[in-house]
Amino acid sequence: GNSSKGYSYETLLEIANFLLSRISVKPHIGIICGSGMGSLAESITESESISYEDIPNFPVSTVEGHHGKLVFGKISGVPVVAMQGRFHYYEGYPLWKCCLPVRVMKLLGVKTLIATNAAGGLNPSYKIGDVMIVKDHINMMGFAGNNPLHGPNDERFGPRFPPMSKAYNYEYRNIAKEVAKELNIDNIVKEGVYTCLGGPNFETVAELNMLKMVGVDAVGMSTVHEVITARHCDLNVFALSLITNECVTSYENNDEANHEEVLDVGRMRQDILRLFVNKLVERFALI
Ligand code: 6GU
Repeated sequence: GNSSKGYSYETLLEIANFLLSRISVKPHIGIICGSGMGSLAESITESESISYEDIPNFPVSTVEGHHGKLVFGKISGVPVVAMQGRFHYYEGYPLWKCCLPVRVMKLLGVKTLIATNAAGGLNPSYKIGDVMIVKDHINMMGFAGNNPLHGPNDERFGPRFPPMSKAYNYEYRNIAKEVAKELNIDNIVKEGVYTCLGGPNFETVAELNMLKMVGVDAVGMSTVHEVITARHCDLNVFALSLITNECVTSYENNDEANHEEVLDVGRMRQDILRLFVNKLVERFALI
């Protein structure tokens, strides 16, 4: 049965086996599409889609700009699964539930997770439309005691006290920088520190200034807990943030963050991001 914190290993195996019975190739790489970035899944060939609502015990996503399905198939010949639509804490899901798909990916045979998100740029050198390779994160929600691994630990996934000092794979980040040069997009590709806040409201000016002071380059509402769950079960991780707006860090600035802008920038960058992620999948599969 299910424990009060998280699903049992057996329940997650049931979900994985249900999916395996409906697909023809087991994925090697898992991709989580960020807000407005669902088109990343459109380059998947031989695709087989399964809606979240058709998967027993799977949550459903409720956010505009997120579709709510798993797309299986191939990118550059590499078997992948993409989540078109992720689960956010602000939707009301506990963190372990937001991260349930990561454990399902692990049980499907996935070795590498590519997480993408839309984020506000705090680093003053970042421009709207920049793509930030995530070098590291600060788990703000974890500081407040909220963590996807909170509760009993199942050693079949990973250790009670997992290290997090090499969360974002160094080789993958180097490959991403090489690929950015090859694609001639290195002018918009940056590298920095991401943090996740619970949302759903965007942050106050004081909050953003605090985050800036502690070394945060981009702020969003996802990814950190997924990466913790992925590292716990020994997936290799790469993450990128699409900078969709500049964080307002001055009371003189009249701009206000809004979800429409987030989706607009996603659309503006969809072709470049698709090209970038396709190339990353191809290159990550070689190492
Ligand atoms: Cl400014 N904050 C957060 N938490 N998430 C965002 C954002 C800002 N812009 C896009 N996503």
